[in-house]
Parts: sequence; C-alpha cells; structure tokens
Amino acid sequence: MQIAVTGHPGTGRDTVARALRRCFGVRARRLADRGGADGGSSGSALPPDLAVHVLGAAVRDCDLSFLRRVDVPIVAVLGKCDLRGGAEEVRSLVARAARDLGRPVFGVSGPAAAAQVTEDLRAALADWAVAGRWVPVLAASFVDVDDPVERARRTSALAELGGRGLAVALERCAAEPTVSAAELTRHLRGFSGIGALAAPVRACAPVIAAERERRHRRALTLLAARGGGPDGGGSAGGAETDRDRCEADLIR
Ligand SMILES: Nc1nc2c(ncn2[C@@H]2O[C@H](COP(=O)(O)OP(=O)(O)OP(=O)(O)O)[C@@H](O)[C@H]2O)c(=O)[nH]1
Ligand SMILES: [Mg+2]
Repeated sequence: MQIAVTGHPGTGRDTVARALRRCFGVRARRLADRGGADGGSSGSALPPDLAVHVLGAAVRDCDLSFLRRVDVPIVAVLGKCDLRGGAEEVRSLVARAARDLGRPVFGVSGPAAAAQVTEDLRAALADWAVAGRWVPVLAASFVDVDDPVERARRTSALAELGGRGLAVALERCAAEPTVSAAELTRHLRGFSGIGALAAPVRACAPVIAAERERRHRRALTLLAARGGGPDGGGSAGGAETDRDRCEADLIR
C-alpha cells in the first residue's frame, strides 16, 4: 500500500509517515509542499492508494480546500496530540475536528508512534528512572545538565520520543525496571493512538483494489491502442503479438 501523508507544513507529517512505515509496514511518504510527491524514504513513481491527512490543532480552510481535491480515500489524523493538553482536551479537539471535516479524525502523538526503542535508549531510560529523573513541565530543560555526554544522551532521547513520550517511557521503566526495549516500543505505540488507524486504513482496501484494477485496465487499454509492448515500443515485428497479449489481459 502506498500512502501519501498530507497536511500543512509543521503538522508532523514526516513523523506520521515514519510511524506508518514502522507500525504497519506500508510505504508512506510525505507529499511535497509543492508539486509531486517526495520527501520520503520509500521513493516510488506509483500514485498513492490512500492519503493520511495530518491536521494541526484545528481544521483550517486550507485543509478543507485541499481535501476536496483529493481523489483517493482519506484517513484524517490530528497530529501532535501529546502537545495538546490532557486526554479531555485532546478528545474535544478531535471531536471538533471530526465535526468540521465531516469524517472521523484520529488523534496521534507522532514521536511515540514512530518510536523504536533501542537497547541503548532502554538502558538510559532505566538509569534515569532509577535515579528518579523526570521530565520537567518545560520538557526542553530535561537536557540542561553540565556533562556533555549526558546532555547528548538526553537530547537524543527527547528528540526520539518527544517530551510526553519520554515521560511515558520513564513512568513505565519506574514501574517495571526490567521492561524490555520491545515492550517499551509497544507501550509507546499504545500511548500514541496510531493503532486506531489500522481499522480505517484496512476499510479502504476494497476501494483501493478497485482503483488499482481501474488503473491497470486503463494502462493496458492504452498499450493495446498503441499496439506496443510494455516498453511502449510498438515495433513493426512484435506489434501484433504485444497487442494480442494486452487484449487478452484486458478480457481476462
Ligand atoms: N511533541 C511532538 N513533536 C512532534 C510530533 N510530530 C512531529 N513533531 C516534531 O515536530 C517537528 C517537525 O516534524 P515533522 O514530522 O518533520 O513535521 P512536518 O509536517 O514534516 O514539518 P516540516 O518538515 O517542518 O515541514 C520535528 O521536530 C518533530 O520531532 C508530535 O506528535 N509531538
Ligand atoms: Mg518534516
């Protein structure tokens, strides 16, 4: 499945794309701010099967006008939920966005969704939990320590998990000091809300399959009309055979 992650700049599109790749094994990449798709690691010339559209704190006019032009199934996400207050605030933002868009919206905390806790990160988290280190209200000040090695370790953990993700991981390490890196990754994904996207993405499968079939038939029709092979050649010698094959494909 090819997913284009859309939304206005800064909503967390690259992070959501990374989370979709890591959690669901799909090809997901951010749609370029202008022009064609790019910005992802899974480069492909194929058109996307599905758009995952990332909203900011609220639906904007540019979201509405963009989504009106999208001709593939859409799954809408409210991004950066870890920065939007507590569970109650997030629920109300998600409900308002769903009302404004007229479709379901799923809240996601990107860095926690995309997290892949390594053994080094797990060990650092366990050290901090044992030492009673917590993430301050101003999460950035977690890295305010003199030792440059420790500062680098903290900066990297904060960048990887985000402030709330880091706090969630630390809480889990404090409650269960022997927790594994894999279990911490699962725990963060559970917190992130990304799992709720599985059902709506799966529900798009029949539409996606029908659209792929339509594209395939259209491509074969064009090939057959040109009388050429898959390379578009159409050389006199092989033309009839290629055309026969295309037409046979079409009526299969
Ligand atoms: N706390 C938090 N930070 C996030 C979240 N999603 C993304 N970020 C951070 O926001 C910054 C931009 O994230 P991207 O995923 O690159 O967002 P984008 O929409 O591609 O934005 P641009 O690349 O700036 O156009 C990065 O520093 C991310 O780590 C989130 O859900 N929570
Ligand atoms: Mg980005």
